[in-house]
Amino acid sequence: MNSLKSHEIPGRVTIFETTGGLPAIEVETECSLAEVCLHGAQVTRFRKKGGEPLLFLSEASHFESGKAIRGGVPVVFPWFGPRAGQPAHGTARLTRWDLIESFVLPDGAVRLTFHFPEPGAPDVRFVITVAATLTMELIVTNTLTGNFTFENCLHTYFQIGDIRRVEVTGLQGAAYIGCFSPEQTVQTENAIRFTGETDRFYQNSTATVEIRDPDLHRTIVVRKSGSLSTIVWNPWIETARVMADLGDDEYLQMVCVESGNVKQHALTLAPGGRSVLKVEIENIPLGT
Ligand code: TA6
Repeated sequence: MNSLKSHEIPGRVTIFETTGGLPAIEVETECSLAEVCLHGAQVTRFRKKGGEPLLFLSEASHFESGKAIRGGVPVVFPWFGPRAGQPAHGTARLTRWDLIESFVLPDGAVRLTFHFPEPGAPDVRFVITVAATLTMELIVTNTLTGNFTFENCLHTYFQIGDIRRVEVTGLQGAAYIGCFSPEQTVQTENAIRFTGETDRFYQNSTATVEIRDPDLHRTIVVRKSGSLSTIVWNPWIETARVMADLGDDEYLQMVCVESGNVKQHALTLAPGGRSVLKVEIENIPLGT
């Protein structure tokens, strides 16, 4: 905790412990508030002052080492999804990252930089900039002697009023495969509307995605770069019921719109190569 405390900035960056005793960082700017756990370098909360949270965080989430936090922005690296004998969605979200830098930018934004301390891994940094928007950059530099192949994803959980009424736009014309229909489909509709469990992997997808929410009277905007995969997920009733770390009805208030490079878009970096996955999220009033 002591060296962590050296990163505190009065009124801007404060170290605290979550329920469950995980070290975490509270960030305050003129216009926004955020919280980040060192466990997974996971942003768990972000909102504009006076506004609703942008990120969904389950009331039933674990906050303990060895278990993933259900909500916020899990960093998925170096693989996405299940892998035999290994944790689902990689080791990054189960590892305590090092906070290596905190500072206030000239415009008042607060920037935190984390380092992934896994032995034998390349150099992996996660840079979080808290302002009126939340910007996250996962930067991988191949410091190894051979090629390094990996998947990455910012598995962002968004807070919504009611999944049965939101619309997700920006993916019209994009091809996807679904967990439940593995053949490739092209989305013809302008918007995704949810009527059941949804788990879609969009390919070659670089577009900005919007989540239109009539109940919270806002549109969440997800802009990204360095990413060819967009994943849209809601577990719906039956899957939510069997998930120990998600309340039975919480699926109504969450949707994941995830940005990364997975499956056929897995990345290979030659020695010295670098990749930057960047995601910026914000909310604007509905209809603007
Ligand atoms: O991104 C969608 C997904 O891969 C789903 O298939 C679902 O399993 C979800 O992530 C959550 O995975 P987790 O390992 O956090 O339970």
